[in-house]
Amino acid sequence: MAALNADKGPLFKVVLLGEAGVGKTAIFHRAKDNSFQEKRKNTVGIDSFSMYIKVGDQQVTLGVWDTAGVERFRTITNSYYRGSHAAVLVYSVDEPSSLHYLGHWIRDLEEHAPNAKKILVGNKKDLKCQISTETVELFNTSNECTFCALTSAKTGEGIQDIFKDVAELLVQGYQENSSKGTSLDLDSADRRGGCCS
Ligand SMILES: Nc1nc2c(ncn2[C@@H]2O[C@H](COP(=O)(O)OP(=O)(O)O)[C@@H](O)[C@H]2O)c(=O)[nH]1
Ligand SMILES: [Mg+2]
Repeated sequence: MAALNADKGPLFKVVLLGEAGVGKTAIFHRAKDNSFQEKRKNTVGIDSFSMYIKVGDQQVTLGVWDTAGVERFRTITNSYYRGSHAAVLVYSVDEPSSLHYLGHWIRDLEEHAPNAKKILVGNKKDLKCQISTETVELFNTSNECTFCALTSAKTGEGIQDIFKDVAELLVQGYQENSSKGTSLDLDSADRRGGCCS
């Protein structure tokens, strides 16, 4: 259930997941203050910020969380996943193993936040893509991702769109359930797809 957040509307938790080096922190900072640093100093811990997005007439807040480096030690804590409404699953288009290893993070996510929506994001699209569209589409459908997208945190391409689309998706589930007077069931939101290349 999304927490109500005064005039900022419902608050949804969105976590970034994926192997070290795929660009999660770069996506986080691009979304937060439109910045990009080639070499950013590693901070260890968990970092989060609030993003205010309007979907139609509905104001919403996305609480966006970054692992800030702990995934290197495979020590993402349960509290990171817990209560997530959506997970942005990041791989790097120039590194096929980064897509493969997302399976590990998805299993953890499904254990701790089984209702979280899964958004598959291929980052570093400014580099040469080394993964076929078929491979991405197969991964996307077999892991029941709601939609997929390509981004470059370096150029900024696609970053704002992901969060706007995530907000729309979550609001849709939220509004449908408020009108039914039931608790939040995000599974009823539309599936999107077909954007893997
Ligand atoms: N070319 C390119 N490099 C990127 C992009 N996003 C991140 N990087 C670089 O990839 C490296 C790892 O990024 P980082 O955000 O620390 O990854 P994280 O470990 O997943 O948080 C850094 O050197 C970034 O500058 C991108 O979209 N394109
Ligand atoms: Mg990081």
